[in-house]
Amino acid sequence: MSFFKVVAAGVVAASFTAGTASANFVVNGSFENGLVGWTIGGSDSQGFPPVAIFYNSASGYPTGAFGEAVPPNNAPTNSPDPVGARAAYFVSDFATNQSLSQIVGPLAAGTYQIGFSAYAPANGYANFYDATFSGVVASVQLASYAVSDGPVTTWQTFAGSTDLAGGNYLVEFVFNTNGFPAKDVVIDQVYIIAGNPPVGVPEPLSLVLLGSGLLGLAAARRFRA
Ligand SMILES: [Ca+2]
Ligand SMILES: [Ca+2]
Repeated sequence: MSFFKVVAAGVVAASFTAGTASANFVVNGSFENGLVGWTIGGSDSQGFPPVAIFYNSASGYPTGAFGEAVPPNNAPTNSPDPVGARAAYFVSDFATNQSLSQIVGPLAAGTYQIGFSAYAPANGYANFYDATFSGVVASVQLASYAVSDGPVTTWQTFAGSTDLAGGNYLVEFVFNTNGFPAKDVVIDQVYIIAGNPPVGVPEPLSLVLLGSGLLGLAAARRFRA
């Protein structure tokens, strides 16, 4: 069975505009207040729970990525929050469904824009053992992949548009590893904002390339299998 899985549903054309004033329904979605508003779940036999690290820091865990300076998210995003100085870091080599989650709501019925950004640091990416990672925003799965199938030291956007019936919705990121040393994941700018996607704004090239690249990877995996 392949760990690799890309769920295209929900990951639709997202148009990114600057300066939107919509409020983010995700509490502390840019991790500027550490992990306030987030719940750590799962288990970790190594003692490295997810933490909020600082960008461009040479610090070790838990305030930096073991000395590697991680650059601020520079991928296109509809998040109304500034990228700020911090991001969340999954690093344990023995993580079983290690997670960061929160329940958002109650949200009114309507259309929402959702998304987050993710990054694989170089020092973790070079590690022998893989990691799997998934991201659910407003109960929509936007990402599910093996870190080795994604890029290294490049911020990726996972975004979409969803029609919600109204109520409470899950935001959850899940990280699994099983070997020393294993790959790591950094995330930032998680958001749920009300409203339709902007009309008439072309889809950015980067997202088109990202989408086609992921589909290509999935096709390649199926072919090999
Ligand atoms: Ca941030
Ligand atoms: Ca690791």
